[in-house]
Amino acid sequence: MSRLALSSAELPVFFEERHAALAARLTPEALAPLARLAEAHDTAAVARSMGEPLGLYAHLVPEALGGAPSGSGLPADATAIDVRSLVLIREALGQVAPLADAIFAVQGLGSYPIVLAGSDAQRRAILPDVLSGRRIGAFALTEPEAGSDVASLRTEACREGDGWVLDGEKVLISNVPLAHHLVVFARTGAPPRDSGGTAGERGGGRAAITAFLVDSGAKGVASEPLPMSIPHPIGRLRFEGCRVPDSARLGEVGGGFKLAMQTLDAFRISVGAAANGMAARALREAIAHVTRRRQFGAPLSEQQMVRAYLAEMATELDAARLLVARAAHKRDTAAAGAAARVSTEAAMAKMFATEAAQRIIDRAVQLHGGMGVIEGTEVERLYREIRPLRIYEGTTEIQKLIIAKGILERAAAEPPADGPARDGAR
Ligand code: COS
Repeated sequence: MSRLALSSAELPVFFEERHAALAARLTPEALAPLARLAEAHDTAAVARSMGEPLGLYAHLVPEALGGAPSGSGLPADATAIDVRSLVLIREALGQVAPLADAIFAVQGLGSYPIVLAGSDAQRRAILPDVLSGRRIGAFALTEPEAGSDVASLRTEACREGDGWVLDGEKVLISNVPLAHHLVVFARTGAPPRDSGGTAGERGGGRAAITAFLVDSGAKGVASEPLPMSIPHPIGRLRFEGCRVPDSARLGEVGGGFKLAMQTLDAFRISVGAAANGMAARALREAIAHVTRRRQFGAPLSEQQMVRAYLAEMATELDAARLLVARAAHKRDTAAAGAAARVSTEAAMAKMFATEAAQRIIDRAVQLHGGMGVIEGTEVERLYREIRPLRIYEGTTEIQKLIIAKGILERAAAEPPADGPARDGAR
């Protein structure tokens, strides 16, 4: 592979000079050692090396808190991270090492709530080691009975003396087998009643959720890995009488739901970028295959139906890149900084890019014929690797709800346009 397909080169209008400099470092040669570690499924070494020597985690933390220099163009907000840098990194990792991409993303989910809501002491204690890769984080939100419906989570944090006691279960938590710290979302108020209606309408709801920073080795925390269809560190967590001081609280009591949503808003955009990276790799593999393989006396690429597939794949990939770049650019340049709402654009980018990548990779498998389903071929691996992206950080169906809510709210807020005068109204 001579160079990776990165949006900063394809869509320069959305990017700045610092992004071109980052893209120049994201070469196949520079990422080859990481790709080899991922190939060997050495998750601990993959996780560590993205800190040092690669320096990728530096882009998960704002410059003001010790992260990568963000240059000009970002709002003067100490908590804003450069989402377009995350987009480039995840596009690159999606092409060379999807396992590394997933670990990188969760390192972000497990540290961005500390950037957004952590005290100075929490930030000082955690973020330098996050940057170097000596410390890996996880984002403990999902529960056996609370996936898409975050507001119905049941893990409890009860006030005891000057601290809190956590009890409950979390499941499908990525990075659990590697994690040193956990960002845990727990209920600090009334539990939701099973009385129907939306989660917010049921008692307690989202206003009773608070985030905590918990050491994965703390007394009262047990973890267990879960096997997945792809090599990916994921697991289950159980909290039993886990005592933490009040200083372990992340942000306000009751501020956990918004903190989770703000974190997801930034990272959902980058899920779309990872999908674009995987789709770009599949398209490249498909082109290489159809120009090499001969059937009926000519390369497959001479067949009109094969050409139609390639045309659809390339067009869908470019549309997905545009949506991801639009959302990341809007978020990075919003005057409100990290507090800016880009939920609608982020959801569009995540939904479209992950669904398009699934279709693109499926067509790449089809173009490979039987070889496309032989274990170990690149497109077969991508076919398994892409699937979770349509589910994690909010399913496609949840993204549709967010998009519809966003456009309806915008329509309601807009003053009615002056339409053509109707009969009788003159
Ligand atoms: N930034 C700041 N505030 C936000 C926000 C954001 N990005 N998103 C939502 N909020 C706020 C809203 O403004 C609203 O505040 P008020 O109560 O003060 O009005 C509150 O949070 C509730 O938002 P909303 O009304 O949109 O919530 P709903 O209950 O309608 O919908 C969904 C919530 C379903 C969208 C949410 O639960 C969700 O994203 N679920 C998927 C969870 C997920 O991604 N799980 C994967 C875990 S990580 S792998």
